Amino acid sequence: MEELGKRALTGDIRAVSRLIRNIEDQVPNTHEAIKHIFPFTGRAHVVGITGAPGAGKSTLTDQLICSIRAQNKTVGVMAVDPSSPFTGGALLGDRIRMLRHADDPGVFVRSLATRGAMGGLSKAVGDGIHVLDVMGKDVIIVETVGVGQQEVDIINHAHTVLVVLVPGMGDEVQAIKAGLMEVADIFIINKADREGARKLYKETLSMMDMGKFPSGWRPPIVMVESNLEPHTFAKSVDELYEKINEHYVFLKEHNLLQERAQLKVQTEINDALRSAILEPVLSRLVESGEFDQMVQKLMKKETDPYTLADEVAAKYLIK
Ligand SMILES: Nc1nc2c(ncn2[C@@H]2O[C@H](COP(=O)(O)OP(=O)(O)OP(=O)(O)O)[C@@H](O)[C@H]2O)c(=O)[nH]1
Ligand SMILES: [Mg+2]
Repeated sequence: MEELGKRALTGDIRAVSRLIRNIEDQVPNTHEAIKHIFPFTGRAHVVGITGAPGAGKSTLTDQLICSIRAQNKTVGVMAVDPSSPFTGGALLGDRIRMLRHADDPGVFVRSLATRGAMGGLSKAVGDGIHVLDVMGKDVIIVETVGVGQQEVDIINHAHTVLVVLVPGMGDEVQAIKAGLMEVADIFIINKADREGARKLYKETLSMMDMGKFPSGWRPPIVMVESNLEPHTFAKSVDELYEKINEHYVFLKEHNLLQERAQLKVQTEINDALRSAILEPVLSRLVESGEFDQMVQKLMKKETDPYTLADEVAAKYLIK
């Protein structure tokens, strides 16, 4: 596994693909490869793109690849699918849509479909970013479907978070509810050709007017439409890329990159501890049948969850 890590460091596409697949399948000793590459991570600009299913994230990403390549930078894309049974078809769409970049060695696109249990998805995303990072990609785009907590978690892994809103979905309300206002570095009003786009723009703007921005960065709102003229689309995405770069420069100039990096490693140690401590204990409890017994006891109100947890802690934790 360490060997895979070494080969990934040289930019070996097959090794990188294997690693991403192992991360996806949660092959246990994949950690050995990550241990090996970790010292070399932290070079890339990680951009998260999130929004409701079908908001147009992949269409945007595909075009963003062009803008990034036009500046001679290399790109790695990871489309994260937290619930593969439902969005399996969409994943296929991702691949097809970005196929025009398939022959470009400066572009590497992969999807990551993995079970989300117990921070597993977060761990997989973090590790996947590391792999794309050490293979030498300048910019890494992580597409996550905005479902539940997922969209908020991207802040733990990305330097710049793009939130895609589309007209006619009541998104402005959803965005507040989901805590997206706090995580967005740039808002994108997508499908601007659709009715209600201007209204959504204004609503987002007035929401911004009420917001406080302790860091000093006020998230810009960019309107994009991919349905009309390809040239217009390309131009608006070039502008979006400019904003993305501005944000990165802002982070650097205000020493905020360190803050994001710290958030990232905090998340990583959390995820790693879960996987090293909580998961093995839980699987032992499940395998021995103790977990079932606990459930039965709780059903009969013979005890409570905290007493049970204390008992498990007493057994496994050295104090
Ligand atoms: N009207 C309109 N449709 C668009 C626009 N951009 C994308 N679409 C369409 O919206 C649909 C979904 O686009 P995707 O790019 O796959 O959206 P996504 O957010 O990646 O979708 P998931 O990954 O499944 O969540 C496709 O049929 C696109 O053709 C736009 O600007 N205007
Ligand atoms: Mg997509």
